[in-house]
Amino acid sequence: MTAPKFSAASSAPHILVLHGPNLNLLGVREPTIYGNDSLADIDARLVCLAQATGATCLSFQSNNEGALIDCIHAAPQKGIGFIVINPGGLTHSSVALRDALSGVALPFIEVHLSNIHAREPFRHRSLLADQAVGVIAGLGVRGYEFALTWALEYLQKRS
Ligand code: CA2
Repeated sequence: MTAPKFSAASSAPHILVLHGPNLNLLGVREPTIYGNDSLADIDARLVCLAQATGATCLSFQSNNEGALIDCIHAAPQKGIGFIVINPGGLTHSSVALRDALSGVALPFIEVHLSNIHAREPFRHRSLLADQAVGVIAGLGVRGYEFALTWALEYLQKRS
């Protein structure tokens, strides 16, 4: 997936959806944990949901921590008002991702397909969660949709 390209010219709310490492494997492996939907399926649904309210939803997946951080750094200048992020395994380890999100000071919701609290102990801790507006875990793909819906309402109230 290439880095998202968008214009800040439009006044429509822009939401960035970030998918962390290995989430490109969705729908291909481990369907019992992560479901049958591919990342493209998820992104397509989110684009439709955003478009229905006149908003724009851009998605970016990377297996590279630095690429995710660069994308976060670029977000404010590109008119992004909110981030929905599934940081994947970086959730549990990345001070750098936490610092990037704090650095741009954009509101974000952390989403996990699986219930990280019902899994191995090392997945119970998130280095991002206390900085998030909210955290959704264990609701599968619907978790992204709930997060996006909340973000759209949040941005509409502030417009
Ligand atoms: O439940 C989630 O959404 C996670 O963020 C997924 C991460 C995991 O490290 C987190 O603890 C919880 C793993 C993403 C890997 O996704 C795969 C999908 C299909 C096959 C293999 C991996």
